[in-house]
Amino acid sequence: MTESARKPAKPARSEPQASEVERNGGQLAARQLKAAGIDAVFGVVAGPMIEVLSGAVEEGMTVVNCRHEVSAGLMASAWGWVRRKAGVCVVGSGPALTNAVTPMHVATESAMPLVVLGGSTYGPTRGLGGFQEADQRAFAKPACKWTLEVDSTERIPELVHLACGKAVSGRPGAVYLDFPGHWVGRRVPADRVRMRERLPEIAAAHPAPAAIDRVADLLARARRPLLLIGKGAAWSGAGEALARIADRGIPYVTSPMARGTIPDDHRGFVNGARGSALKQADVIVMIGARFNWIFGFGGPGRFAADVQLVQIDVEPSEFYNGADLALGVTADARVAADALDAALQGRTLASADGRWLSSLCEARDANEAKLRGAMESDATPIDPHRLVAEVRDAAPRNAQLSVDGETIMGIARQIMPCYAERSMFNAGTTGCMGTGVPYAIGAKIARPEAPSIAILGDYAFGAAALEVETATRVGAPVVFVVANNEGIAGHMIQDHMFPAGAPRVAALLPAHYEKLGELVDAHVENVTAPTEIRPALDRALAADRVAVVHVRCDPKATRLSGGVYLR
Ligand SMILES: Cc1ncc(C[n+]2csc(CCOP(=O)(O)OP(=O)(O)O)c2C)c(N)n1
Ligand SMILES: [Mg+2]
Repeated sequence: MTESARKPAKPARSEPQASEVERNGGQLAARQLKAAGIDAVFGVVAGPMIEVLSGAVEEGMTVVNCRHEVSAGLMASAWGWVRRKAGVCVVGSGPALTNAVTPMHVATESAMPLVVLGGSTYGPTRGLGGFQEADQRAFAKPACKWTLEVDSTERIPELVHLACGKAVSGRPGAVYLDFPGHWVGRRVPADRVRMRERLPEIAAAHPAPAAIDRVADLLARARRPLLLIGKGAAWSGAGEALARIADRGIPYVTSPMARGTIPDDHRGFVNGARGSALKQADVIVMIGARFNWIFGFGGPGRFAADVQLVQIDVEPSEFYNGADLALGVTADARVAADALDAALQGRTLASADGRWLSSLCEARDANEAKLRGAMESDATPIDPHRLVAEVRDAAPRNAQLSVDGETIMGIARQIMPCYAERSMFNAGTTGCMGTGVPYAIGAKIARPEAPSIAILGDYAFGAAALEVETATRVGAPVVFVVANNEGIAGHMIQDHMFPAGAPRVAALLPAHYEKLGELVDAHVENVTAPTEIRPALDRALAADRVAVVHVRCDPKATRLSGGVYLR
């Protein structure tokens, strides 16, 4: 007899009427996030926001409880960047929120979409030294595009809707919504609440046709044209249109996180000859990037004196910068790239003889050749160039890559190619060390079908190493490759900038980082010889669970020849 057959039949109960259903503020926030198409939230379990995380579980979302708010915010922004939606991070009050300021700052500067929902002190205790009381909006404000305080339980869906929209619109960045505790736990009848089920359909900002004609004219007449491609192009999905422009023989340089917007094996990709390309170009069209420190502020020194600079950006205030622009064009990068491609049709390029592109390709290949010895080195301890070359050969084409550290990040940028849009993560505009582990996990959760490989210095791994537990718990099988050169830039800072015989400061102990994988029965590898690298990587990539590949590297090895970027 079945269980149901044994029980007396219950009288049929009608579904509760909407007016009888009550929801707390946390459930309302979660329901609204779900309505916005968000299926994962990141955070640290803490009052008064536990109801939000619990509500997210009820809604069937993936809830990623991290080991620190910095990691949670960075993971959420990586998730949002990959998915082109708001990455959501839920944190508690006081220090939990101050811990989240760094990811908000990093997201805003790096133009990655992040919504932080932060709980705050219960109203009746405010001003009296309430638990974890702090002026949270004041902490958040300089790091954010927009902040607001929830002013009733009923309006939570509306304000969450606004927050998610503001994070992704225009130039993406961080927003902060403050949740006083008394609004979160309060239950209200569902029919008194307006959910925002519909997302507006938004037509992207189109460039003025006359402006695109001028850009096409400039590019067509240029003897040495160059495109500079940034994260804005990756965000808007401009890759295919930009590839069609580059197919005409126009070379391009990308910012570090825009790698892969056009697959790196395109002939026009000349990051490997970046210095020459910037210095010699006579017309430069920047698209979705900024003339900040990454591009030499657009000022004299890095560029030819008579270069004509065009900048295309969704945010016109970006046109006031260190560069003397010939033209600023306000537009979505994808729409602008499409329009530029169309405007170039039928125009003959003065650079069509291919001499300019060939000269940059030669410079790039010569730079690449300079690294070959280090990439093929059989030395022990392992040369980090050899390590990264082995990762390059082992990684599948759709791999998502996250690199962090000093020496190892520079080397990985030179050697590691990227073939997919929004798949290359690194310290970004703020140069924020500590992003490597959380970005790799956020990317894996956002795009589970693509492998996620993190190449990290020993210090950078240590900054968030306990997130291996998080990754294992939530089923995000990232491969962490730890290049252990015993310190911050190995021993180089210790040896050259501290007094002889000083105790280890920048240099660290020769720790066994693979043991951090053993904590959660991850797949672990401990590599000491160059020939062991590839088999260890292959096993880790095939393991289908979190893997920590610990590689002993030469503490004295440095990055060779500054600004060299390989294909
Ligand atoms: C938030 C932040 N703190 C500190 C730094 C300075 N910093 C840059 S890289 C780095 C660590 C480098 O060491 P490691 O990760 O071992 O990589 P390696 O250079 O040895 O390859 C530090 C502390 C930074 N850029 N950002
Ligand atoms: Mg190191």
